[in-house]
Amino acid sequence: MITTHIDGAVGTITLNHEAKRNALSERLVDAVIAALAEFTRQEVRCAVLRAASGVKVWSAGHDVSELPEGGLDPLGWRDPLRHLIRELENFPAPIIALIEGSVWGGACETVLACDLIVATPEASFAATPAKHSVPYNVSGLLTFLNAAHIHIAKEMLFTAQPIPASRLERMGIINHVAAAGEIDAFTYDMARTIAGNAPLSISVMKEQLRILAGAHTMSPQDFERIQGLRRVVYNSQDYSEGIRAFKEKRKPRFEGR
Ligand code: LCV
Repeated sequence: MITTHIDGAVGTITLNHEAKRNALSERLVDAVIAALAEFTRQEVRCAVLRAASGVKVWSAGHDVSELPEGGLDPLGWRDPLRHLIRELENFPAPIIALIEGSVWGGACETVLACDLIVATPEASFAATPAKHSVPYNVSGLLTFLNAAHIHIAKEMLFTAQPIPASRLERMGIINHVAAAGEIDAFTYDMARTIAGNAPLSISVMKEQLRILAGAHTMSPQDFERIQGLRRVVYNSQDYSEGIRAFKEKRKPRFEGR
């Protein structure tokens, strides 16, 4: 599912399930989370999350075959994607996402939940809930909102179209764009710089920024209303049609009910 490597105080996790385009299955997510736990034990001071060099698809997003076909929240607290996002945010050292190829759906959020993003110019990012009629969850949408201006977050989420890395860099959503032949050297140079700084200070600043970024008030009534609205979507014919269409490798026909 993945390979890992530690060089000094820099750890690397490489997604390695090409057959399923690195879909974020429960098995792959559990492997990434176990690797992060090992990096913590080894006192890694900066981690790099990447796929194999030259890959066409960085990750195809949530493993659609593991999504409920209807009647259950597809992105509930215990969902592998939700678990992965929390582990990335709680990992005590910075994580740099090194992106080559296309990034889809929940993998977009995964990349945005990392602390820094370096991508090749050819890399692209497609947020796809609207492609599958999935009611994205509240904390997941906050990941997009913390990374991008609301108009860009809405363009990503409402069009579900791939957006090139170069455009996202111009908007400050991606830290750096680097050519394929240079991206490794650029990323690991930054990782070593971070690893050479004070780990306690960085770890506490990362945690403070996580708390500040998540500090939004929402009344219990608003939360319950949102959950009710999301339930209408994942109980809809459109949601079931979205999952079925993916499995049948055809374009979904959404009727708005
Ligand atoms: C399971 C897969 C997947 C996959 N799951 O290769 O953000 S939300 O709300 O939408 C959230 C719920 C979410 O993240 O949903 C998933 C969003 N992802 C997508 O919409 C991308 C779906 N995948 C694709 O469009 C294509 O696979 C891409 C363009 C990524 C790659 O195309 P390519 O022609 O290179 P295939 O489509 O032939 O896929 C190769 C194998 O990987 C499986 C796919 O079913 C196929 O398996 P089989 O060989 O068994 O047929 N696969 C791809 N994506 N998300 N499985």
